[in-house]
Amino acid sequence: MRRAFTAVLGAASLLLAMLVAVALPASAAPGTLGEAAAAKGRVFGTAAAQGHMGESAYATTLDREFNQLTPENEMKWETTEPSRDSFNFSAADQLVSHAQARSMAVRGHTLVWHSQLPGWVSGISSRDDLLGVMRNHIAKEAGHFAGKVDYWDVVNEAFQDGSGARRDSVFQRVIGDGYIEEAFRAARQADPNAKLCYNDYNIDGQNAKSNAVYTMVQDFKARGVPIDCVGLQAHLTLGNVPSDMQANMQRFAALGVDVHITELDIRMNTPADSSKLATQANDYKKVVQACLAVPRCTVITVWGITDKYSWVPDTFPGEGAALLFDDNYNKKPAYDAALEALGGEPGDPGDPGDPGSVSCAYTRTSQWNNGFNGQVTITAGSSAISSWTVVMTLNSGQTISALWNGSAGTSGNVVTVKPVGWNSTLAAGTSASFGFTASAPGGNVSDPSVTCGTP
Ligand code: G2I
Repeated sequence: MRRAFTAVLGAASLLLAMLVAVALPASAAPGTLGEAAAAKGRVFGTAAAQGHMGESAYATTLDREFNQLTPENEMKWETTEPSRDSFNFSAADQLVSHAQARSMAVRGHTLVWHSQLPGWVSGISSRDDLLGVMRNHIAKEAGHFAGKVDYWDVVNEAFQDGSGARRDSVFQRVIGDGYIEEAFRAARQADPNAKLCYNDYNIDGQNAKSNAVYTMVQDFKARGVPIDCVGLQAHLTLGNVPSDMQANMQRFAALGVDVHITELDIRMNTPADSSKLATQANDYKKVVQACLAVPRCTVITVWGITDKYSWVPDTFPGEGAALLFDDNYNKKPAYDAALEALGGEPGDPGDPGDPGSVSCAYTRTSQWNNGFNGQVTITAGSSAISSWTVVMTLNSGQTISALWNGSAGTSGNVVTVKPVGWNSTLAAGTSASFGFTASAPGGNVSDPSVTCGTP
């Protein structure tokens, strides 16, 4: 009796859900990264450079999509204190007022870093002198922005890749290990309300470097050194989101600090093509999902608005296309994937530069001892699309033995599927499907991860 009642209720609520889904306008789901993140209690930010704010597409995209801003270079030591005790905050002030006028959160970046450090600091050799200079820099800069900066990257990139040893910097050499905690104490004093973070790259998964940061944070917590958050920069390469990123964030959170993804970008060899862009979309989705799975992962910030101004091609010639908007401020498949992973709805008609969006759904239609059949249905969003790409990542041991109504290319365990011609164009809201047979010698029929994009 009870079971029948539940079933009826279930059907009734399903009907209700369908009615609601039909009744709500398409714009009911959040349509921008910032709105979608806010609905999940998160912040979605970007680095921005004052030098580009005069470009209207740059400022418009910033204002429309993001609710947190990190000055890309304007708060760095060489800019704010180019000579001893002489401070210049003008470029950073402009970015901060822009953010404040639009209720965006501000990330201060960064108080103590070995790079973009003026020569007069690198030349100091007395411990007392350098400690005094560092404390003064923090007091003046964090003091200047007190009440306006929500999070500070207090110390940046203090550990080495590989070994997890301390990086050789003037601070490390002259002050010693204690410089990091001294910096955090000075920052707390200068701005008691900002959240104070340690920020680094290649600490996104579990490795010797993130272990070293973990040990430091654990020690700081045990001794009452003020630290509130750890920033995982997440400068990633295509197809290489660490599989233990979520676990890594979770272990930091368990120490009692928030976790922020602070400089996210996912670079590829250029030029980009639709298959690389689809893989990138899947990568962004994985990062967003990992963050959403960890309650203390509260901030996701990408390192720039558009591929046009990304730092990547300057540092890694031949690589780029790492961000969510292309050189012309068009939304890339990664944008749709990030927005969708946040619970937003991509592809509102009329969105500037939107090539249309698709969603896709995977069903295992049958299975046997060492194989299975699967079907993927691709559905156009609220505008028509002229083509689609699906990227499936197979699980260990799985291979595709047949595929129909699609044309497939395989690279390792990643299968990229395109339309066969007649099922390429989809009117708004309509669907196409392809099917496949997979062999799974170990009997592992678990669902591949499936992501899709346009074209
Ligand atoms: O390198 C990527 C990031 C790694 N984590 C810390 C971040 O602060 C860092 O950002 C980058 C900026 O995106 C670049 O814009 O830091 C670079 C410097 O280490 C910045 O590059 C510098 C160039 O080297 C200079 O030639 C240029 O004048 O940007 C300056 C201002 O555009």
